[in-house]
Amino acid sequence: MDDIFEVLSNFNFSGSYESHIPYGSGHINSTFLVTYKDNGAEKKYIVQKINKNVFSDVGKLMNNIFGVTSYLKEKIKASGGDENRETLNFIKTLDGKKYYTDRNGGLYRAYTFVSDSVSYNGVESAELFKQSGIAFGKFQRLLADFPADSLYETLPEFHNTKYRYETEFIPALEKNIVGRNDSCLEQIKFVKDRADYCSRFTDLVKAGKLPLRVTHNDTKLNNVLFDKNTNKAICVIDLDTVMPGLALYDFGDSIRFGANTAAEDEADLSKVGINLEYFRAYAEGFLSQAGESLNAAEKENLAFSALLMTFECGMRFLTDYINDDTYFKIAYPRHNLVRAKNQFALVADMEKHMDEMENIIKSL
Ligand code: ADP
Ligand code: GN1
Ligand code: MG
Repeated sequence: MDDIFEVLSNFNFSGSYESHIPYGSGHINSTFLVTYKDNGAEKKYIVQKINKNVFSDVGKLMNNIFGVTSYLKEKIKASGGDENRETLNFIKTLDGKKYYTDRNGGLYRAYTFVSDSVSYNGVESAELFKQSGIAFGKFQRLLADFPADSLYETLPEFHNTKYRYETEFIPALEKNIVGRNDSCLEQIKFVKDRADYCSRFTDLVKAGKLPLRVTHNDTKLNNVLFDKNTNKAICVIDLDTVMPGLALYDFGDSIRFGANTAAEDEADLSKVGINLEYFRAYAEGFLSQAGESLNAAEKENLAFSALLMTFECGMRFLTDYINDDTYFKIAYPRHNLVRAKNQFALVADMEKHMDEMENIIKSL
């Protein structure tokens, strides 16, 4: 068991400890909200245990995030924004390091809690979702001139759907390490029937039609913080996967999560579908910030990117289920299979509505 007090006492927090509680609902890291009191004033921090199973070189990962946030701070200041709220602010360890290694080898980082902020696990209104589109579109725009070659690739092939299929999904089926294939034959078939989707973007990249940009790559709604009073998007967080990628990954992954009429792990598939009003709202927000820089091939593939990112995520959940749940955190035994079924139901609904999705993009 990690000793959280050992961890906390090694960060440069102000004041004295009051409390800590598990926080948020990310699938990868373990997050705590920590409160200190400094001369009567409450100071809130986020402390995170970084998932070493997922991220193999945390030193390089943290250098990426410091590089990106320092760059963003300058941009935000230059445009008259509040750099203490509009990007992540890290707290270093007492000995000046970017993360702390505890006596069990656990790796922890800390940042200030963005004041008066909330995150959402589901879209509550089209306007809220549009706000997240603005935030991710702006993130991409602000990083347009960031030196991409200074970034370490934290998770190589992260959104390479072809790689996910050939090098992860198919071998998992062949190994079938805990004998789960028989319990998901329909889902396996669903993926195999759509194998040709997987190389759509990799082919366009090879042909020089889709440019690499600095992208976020994990554009879930709960990776944006909103002002709790105005519900305006303030800050993009969860920067572990900021890497060279496609604008389409960021657009598609947001739709996957936020324009689903149900939660990502809703087991009642009759509730799952694409909400076209939300799709439009997000597209409006995202394109208002990043639209001008997109080329023709990017624009033509926006609607399809939503389908592909949903398909890819479903395939990753299914692969993890078959591999005995070693990657995503789960809350109950078949959680990853439920998530996969949900994502495939959304893919099937998007297939039915692809013409409408295309028309919405054209109308914008
Ligand atoms: P994970 O990689 O596990 O998804 P995140 O970095 O997204 O971890 O953090 C998990 C949750 O913690 C977020 O969804 C958000 O609710 C909250 N959170 C993270 N950082 C901050 C912060 N600086 N200020 C306020 N809330 C935060
Ligand atoms: C993970 O860390 P979190 O919960 O924001 C995952 C994403 C998936 C998402 C599915 C580093 O995101 O790729 O799309 O779960 N992040 C990583 O909900 O694998
Ligand atoms: Mg997250």
